[in-house]
Formats: sequence, C-alpha cells, structure tokens
Amino acid sequence: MAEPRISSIDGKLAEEFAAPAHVKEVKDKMAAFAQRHAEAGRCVVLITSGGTKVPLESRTVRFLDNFSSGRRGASSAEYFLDSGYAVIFLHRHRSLYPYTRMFSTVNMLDTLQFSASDSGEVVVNQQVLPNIAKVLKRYREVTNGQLLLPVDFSTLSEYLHLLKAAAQALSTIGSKAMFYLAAAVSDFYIPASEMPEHKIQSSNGPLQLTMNMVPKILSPLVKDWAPQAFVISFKLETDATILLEKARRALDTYRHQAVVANVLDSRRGYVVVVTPSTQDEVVLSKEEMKNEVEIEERIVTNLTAAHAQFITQQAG
Ligand code: 9Z3
Repeated sequence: MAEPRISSIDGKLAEEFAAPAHVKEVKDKMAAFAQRHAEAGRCVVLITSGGTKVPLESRTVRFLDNFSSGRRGASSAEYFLDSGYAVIFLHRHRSLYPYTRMFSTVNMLDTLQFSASDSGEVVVNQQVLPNIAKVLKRYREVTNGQLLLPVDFSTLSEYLHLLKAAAQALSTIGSKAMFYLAAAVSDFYIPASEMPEHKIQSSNGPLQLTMNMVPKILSPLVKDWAPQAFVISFKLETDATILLEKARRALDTYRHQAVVANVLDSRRGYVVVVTPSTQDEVVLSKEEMKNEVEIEERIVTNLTAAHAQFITQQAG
C-alpha cells in the first residue's frame, strides 16, 4: 500500500499550532462512530460550525474572533439527521447547538414553574417553550440512536487539529463521508514562537500586530486526508460583487465538490451552491421567511442529492 502523503501543512500544523491533549481520543471516537454508521448503511457528515478564536497572548487575556452564531451549522445538522445521516458536529464551544438552538435566548428559570400541587415539584411552562415536546421527542430519538457526535473547539489550533483528525477518521468510509465546512475560520494567526507570554501592556502604547497567514487546510483535506470524501466549503463575503468569482476560484484551487457562497447580510435568505458544472441559487421568498422556513433545509436537500449522485459515480 502507498505511504500516505505528508504535506508541508502537516509540518506547519505540528510546529506552530499546539494540538489539544485529547485529539487522539477524539479521533478514535470519530473513527468508531463513522465505522458503525457506515456499516449500518448510513452516510456520515462532519459539520463545522461557529467561529475560531485566535489568542494574542499565550496566557490569553485577549483574542481575535471570527463572526458566526453557529446557526447555519446547528440547523443544518438537524436537516442532515432528518435525511438519515449520522452527524459529527465540530462546533465552537457554546455556539448554537442542534435542537437547543431554538431556546437559546430563553432564560432557563423563566421556563420553569412550581406545579399546582404545592409539593415543591418543578414543571416546565410550555408557553415559554413553544414546540418543546416535539423538539424534545426528536432530540431523544437522535441521542438514543447515537446519531449525533458533538466535538467542541474554541481556538484556531484546536479547530485545525480536530478537523485533521476528523478527516483521517472519516477516510475509512470513503465516499460515504461528507464534509460541510460552515465554520468561520480565521485567516490570520500569531505563531506560538512569536506570541508574548503575558498580557500585552497598554502602558507600552498603541498595539501593532503582524499576523501570519493560516495554512489552507482544505488543500491537504481534499488531497491527502480524505481523498474520496464529498467536500463542501463555505465562502463568506460582505461584497456581493466578488462572491461568485471567489467561490469559483476556491473550487479551481482545491478541486473539491461544492462551495456554498453567501453574503453576510443576506445569508438567511439567499445562497448559491456552486459546483464545477452548476450554479444553483437557493432563495427564500418573503412569505417563506415570514413563516420561518429555514434556508438550511433547501441547502441540505440540494447537497444530499448531489452526494447520492457522487457515491453512485464513485462506485461505477
Ligand atoms: C459561512 O459562510 C456561514 O454560512 C456563516 C453562517 C458563518 C456566514 P451563522 O453561523 O453564519 O449562521 O451566523 N461560513 C464560512 C465562513 C468563512 O470564514 N469562510 C472562509 C472564506 O470565506 C473560508 S472557506 O474565505
């Protein structure tokens, strides 16, 4: 068997980004999860979600963050589960989470009340938690079926190492694996060797930072770590005029299967799914937005169909 390729990014990852202590344990868990579900005939999607945090000091007081609520990833996870996928949810610690996302702004104590019996028993006030019974039922089905494996990260280093581990763990199930890379990942970081240990002092005057470019992890993921998988990246811009060109450039560079392109302000109602040969606009009407239809449902329908076709082609 051919030796796995070692890319220069592997070296950089090892040297400049501290690996989390539990990476091996998590990798084994993800590999066992993928294997079990593939044997049961299921596809497995690895969803990344939320923003990465980049520390400015090694004993971190300050950090740079990427914007993302985690809603795209969390709601997509639910639609993938509804489509029969098993889901590894690699998410920013405390960002929105499947099912609980619907109640994330509710104060927990406001959802509870003493029962009428005066026994001190506490019950849920269903008026404050609309649909709770329905959501709880689905959540229990998913957890009892062990269909959702959550893994969390906070820093960019954790994210990079855990994504690499996930890619290698899922490589054993070949084209049944999908990567849905919706996390908002920093393009810049300060290497460990150049990071001050202690809190940067404001008494030293204005702060000037030089940050390095984060290695493009998509490249070894597609080429080396999970070469048979179906890979989707997300492209976020604030300027709509450059969005599609950037999405096409990403496809040309990394040679993966699709880019979901979106603009920050319109991301809840409009995205474009770009593949080497197609360009599908996914749009919600005003009426659909009002009725709380979620665009992730349409994105997932589009991509699961493309994934099924991809699996058939790979097998043929
Ligand atoms: C996205 O574009 C996601 O759709 C959002 C979702 C982060 C906009 P929310 O979590 O928002 O629902 O609030 N993710 C990818 C963002 C990104 O940083 N992409 C990079 C790029 O565009 C790397 S592929 O260059």
